[in-house]
Amino acid sequence: MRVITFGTFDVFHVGHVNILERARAMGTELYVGVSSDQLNFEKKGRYPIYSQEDRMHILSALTCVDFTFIEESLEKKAEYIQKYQADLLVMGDDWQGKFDEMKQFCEVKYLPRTPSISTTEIIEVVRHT
Ligand code: C2G
Repeated sequence: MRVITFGTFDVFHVGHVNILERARAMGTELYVGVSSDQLNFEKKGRYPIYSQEDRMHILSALTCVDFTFIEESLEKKAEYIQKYQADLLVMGDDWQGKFDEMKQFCEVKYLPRTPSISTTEIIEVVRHT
């Protein structure tokens, strides 16, 4: 059972590792699509703190991650799911319902986010320290 998930995973934190470990536990392999620097700029209006190469490097080093690739566009999800023959798409529930069209290609599940931690909050805390 191959699980796939997507995200930026910038300034890697415990909320990220929690969702990756939970996603991995739902199958036998975990593939992670890492949003490109350009996609992040398009989504959030700023470039990530860490480059896409460094974010991929961190994710690849985790025991719960089997394979990483760059996600170039949100619209390419169907293509990636089919290319990598994923059986299950897992996303955090901030994306609840957003990827339901993928149910024609694989199972789709949304997991609850870890409360009280986000990259945006970390950036704010560091900025004001
Ligand atoms: N996450 C979480 N708990 C947190 C913070 C993040 O469970 N406290 C999860 C998010 O729900 C997401 C994953 O960690 O599933 C990665 O989060 P982001 O890096 O913020 O991902 P995002 O920029 O939303 O990119 O194609 C979809 C996008 O690439 C997702």
